[in-house]
Amino acid sequence: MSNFKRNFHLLFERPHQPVFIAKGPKKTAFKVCEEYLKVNPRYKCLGVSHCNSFDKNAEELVEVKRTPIPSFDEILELKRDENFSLFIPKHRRLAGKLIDIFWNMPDLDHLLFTAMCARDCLNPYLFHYALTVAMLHRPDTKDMAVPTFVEFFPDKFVDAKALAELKDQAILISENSRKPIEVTEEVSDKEVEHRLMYFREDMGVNLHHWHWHLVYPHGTSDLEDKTEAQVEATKKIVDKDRRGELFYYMHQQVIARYNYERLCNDLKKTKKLDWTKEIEEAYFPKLGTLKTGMSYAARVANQKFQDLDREEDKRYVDELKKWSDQIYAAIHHGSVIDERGCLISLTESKGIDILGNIIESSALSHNRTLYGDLHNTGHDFIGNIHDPDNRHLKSLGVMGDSAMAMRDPVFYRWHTYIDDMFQEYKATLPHYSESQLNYPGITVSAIEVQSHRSPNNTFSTFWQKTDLDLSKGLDFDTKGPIYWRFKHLQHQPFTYKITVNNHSNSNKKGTCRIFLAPKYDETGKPWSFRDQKIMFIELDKFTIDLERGQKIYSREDHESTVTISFEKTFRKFQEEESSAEFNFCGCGWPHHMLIPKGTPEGFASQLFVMISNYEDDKVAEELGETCNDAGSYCGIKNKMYPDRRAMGYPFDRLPRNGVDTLQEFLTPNMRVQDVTIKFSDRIDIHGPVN
Ligand code: CUO
Repeated sequence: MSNFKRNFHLLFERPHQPVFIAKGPKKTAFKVCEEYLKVNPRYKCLGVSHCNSFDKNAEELVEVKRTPIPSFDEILELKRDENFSLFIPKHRRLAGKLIDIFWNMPDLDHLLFTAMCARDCLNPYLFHYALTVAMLHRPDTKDMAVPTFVEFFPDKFVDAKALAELKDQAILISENSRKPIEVTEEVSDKEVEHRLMYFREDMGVNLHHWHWHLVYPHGTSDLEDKTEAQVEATKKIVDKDRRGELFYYMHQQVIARYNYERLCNDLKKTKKLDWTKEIEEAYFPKLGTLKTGMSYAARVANQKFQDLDREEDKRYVDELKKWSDQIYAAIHHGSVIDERGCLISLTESKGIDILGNIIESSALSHNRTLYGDLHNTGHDFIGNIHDPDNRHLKSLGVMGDSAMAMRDPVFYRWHTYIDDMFQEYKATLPHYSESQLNYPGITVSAIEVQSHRSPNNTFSTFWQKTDLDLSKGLDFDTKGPIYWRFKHLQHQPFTYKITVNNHSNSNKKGTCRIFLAPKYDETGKPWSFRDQKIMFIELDKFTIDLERGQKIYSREDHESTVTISFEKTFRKFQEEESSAEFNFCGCGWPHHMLIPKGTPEGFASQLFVMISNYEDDKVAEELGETCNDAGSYCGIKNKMYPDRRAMGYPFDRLPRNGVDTLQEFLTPNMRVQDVTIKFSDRIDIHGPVN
């Protein structure tokens, strides 16, 4: 790895310690200078030479080429010890300014020196976010790996007790005597929502969500304030192929997966949030804190949305109503009105993308004046619901931060409210006809799941414990790894065996789409198709060459195009890594959560396989080799979305007339197999992952 890359990486490490304290395996400190001290006055009294000899453990002093640096004055408005939330417009604006600064640096020397100077004076979360987004998108850094979040900010993922023990171990126990820290949290069964903690608080799930929002930022600062060149630059960062539609689809799948898990745990589907009423669910984050001493706010039961009157953030509940009325009016009218007053039609192919950007809202929204900032504002209301006028000076709850929002049960209720808008729109679209679903000449004649050490057509799940080294985020010179042992769901490896009959005259190409849904609804009755279609979770989607005649095709679970491997979710940044890959590969549903938990008796489910005509699915450009292992939920870096069909096809629309059940929906190129998901309450030890 070049020194440049390594130096960028070191700027992320131990975010609460200044750059002149040694970091990395080579004990590298950065040499500071007058420009650095000018923007970091708290170290001024040390002076340049003292700073540069301050850390006696430093074995290497890096001198970064000095370049002019811009003013950070405005960005300093967010203090170092405050929380940072992209759902707060002011924070979003500050992040936009900093991304612009990093984005506009003429070369890597300017970027590195500016980042080095900015790092210790700015809010560390804001700095991390802005530098990461800039590095992901600048042409000269987009091939550099950006480090995963959990290593540097474990306080967003690790509970307070474990974090306290990790800190103790760092200070008191020598490297050779350490054991993985394991804290068994006591959970009361008085609260039924605790049954879903393994899903909501799964670190891989939350890392996926954080990473998704990093590769699909909803915008830098507001476009109205910007010059034409700045607008262009913003669009480069935000305007990705079908990003509004992907916002809809990725979150729709999250809700479907959550509801699946709820049914496995004998709970009903999550209810759409009626934000005019009290929120029954409480949430207590119990996360630890690092240097800032700032903990994340809890929410007691039965809180209600109230106007926010916080210094940096004033919001009015009435606005939500106004915006949502306008959005529903647009859906029913089939068009939106842009800022100039022109109508833009919500066409069959583009409508969902337009709505996604409006509802989220991203900088690509056609009219933020009329349709507002609905989804982001909901996060903000909930994130500050404990102290709406800031009288207790208590900062955010987890809903204000995309790295943690999925921990809270209300996340799924809020997103069900958002998803209902998308479903309302989807209900206005023409239903797929049989010919839009069928692939003449192709019949799927059998499906089988062969799972390791399990009967046929059974997915097997169990607990696993894995050790993760968190030493880089602890802000101590820890000498060697400090492992946190955490528990998560896992499944036995499995293979799909799909028998396809190509009875046409030639070899064909198809797209194999694999989905899974609970067989029965929450009352134990078979689903109507209308209700079951939004319960299907995507397991895999891949291109398949179909030889003439009948053949059995095999596909392994780890090849899934919705997940990334366990190692990619958690692995630490490798010094030798070259990877363009890591950035987008960091986005992807965690593979250990591919299959829902199931039940000890076996949870009845339906596996759906469809082979559609590749000619109707393929996109106009080669997908290439750039990290495409989780394309379904994350897209592919700098490429078109890897499937021309609507996301979620064929379950994204109401069924054709006369179809009430899944069986009635099927055309010959589709098949359904009853399967069960059997959970075994045992724990395997996986060992260190990074
Ligand atoms: Cu991903 Cu609401 O968008 O959290």
